[in-house]
Amino acid sequence: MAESRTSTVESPSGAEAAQARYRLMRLSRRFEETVHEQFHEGNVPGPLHLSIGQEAVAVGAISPLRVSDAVLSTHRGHHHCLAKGAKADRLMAELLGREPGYSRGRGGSMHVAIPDIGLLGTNGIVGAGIPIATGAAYGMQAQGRDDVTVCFFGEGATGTGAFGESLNIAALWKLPLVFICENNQYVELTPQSVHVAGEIHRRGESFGMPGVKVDGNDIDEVLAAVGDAVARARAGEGPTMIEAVTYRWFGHYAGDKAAYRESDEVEQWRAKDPLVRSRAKLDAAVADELDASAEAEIQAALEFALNSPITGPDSLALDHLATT
Ligand SMILES: Cc1ncc(C[n+]2csc(CCOP(=O)(O)OP(=O)(O)O)c2C)c(N)n1
Repeated sequence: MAESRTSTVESPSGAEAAQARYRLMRLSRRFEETVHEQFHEGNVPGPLHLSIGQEAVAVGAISPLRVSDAVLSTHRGHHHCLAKGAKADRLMAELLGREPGYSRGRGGSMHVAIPDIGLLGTNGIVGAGIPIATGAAYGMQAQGRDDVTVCFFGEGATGTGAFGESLNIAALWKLPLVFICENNQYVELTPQSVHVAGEIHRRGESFGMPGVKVDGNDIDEVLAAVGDAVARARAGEGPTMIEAVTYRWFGHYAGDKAAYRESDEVEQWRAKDPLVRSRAKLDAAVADELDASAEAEIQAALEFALNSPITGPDSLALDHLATT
């Protein structure tokens, strides 16, 4: 398989790579802010789950990966798609129900799969990506590849049966797999404190794999932990369970006013903005340029999507028939 890295992040170390990671976080933030506006304009024909505030987890975790490594995502997956190398314009087109979208505008944000770049799917079923990731990692191992699979899920998914089953198999067979729980504190409308027993990262330890808890709003901490886990997986030493503690700034879905949260809680987390923390480590003029370049890419993506044909019924039947 190809040894090249994901197209958006060239290298896990060095000043240029740090800048690329920051730009990707800014691009992800602006992507979702823009799609959110389009949702309220009535231009997004489907549900929308935003992960604004969680950018450091996706970008930090995917930075150590190659194109040939696999990523399994969730219903909250735009950042994962962009970090793995999805083009902002085609992703925007998908969410806006346009023909050039990755699934011709028919899947929306919960059905994005781009196998050429190792994105094996966002997923609307809570926890469903976990056994798929386990199968993908088994496939890599069986083929003798040194590629790894990274599987994202929310803390709600840790309550599913497939979570425990997958951790067990992954540990037994020493699969090249990194489990990443994005603990954003809420399971739909329910605080995790009344939904999740014990400490999530320690559940890995009970299966004999390392369990690591990181500040999910600190990209360098995420990068270091996932980098170690990926190296361990590539070396045939098996899976790692990582819990990245973070927060989603908006409601569970676009339109959810999140009245179940106290406003000072939201403010406390906004003060830990992963973008502000990353930006502070860069030269301000360089960061300004990166912000402007991300903004230009998003505006071009929006223009592309809005100027593309809306997906129509004409090709619906034939698209789903196999031809010989
Ligand atoms: C199997 C299944 N049960 C219930 C739902 C409805 N549902 C959608 S998202 C969600 C909560 C997910 O919480 P979590 O896994 O913590 O992810 P987060 O939304 O916090 O990112 C639920 C219960 C679903 N999509 N799939």
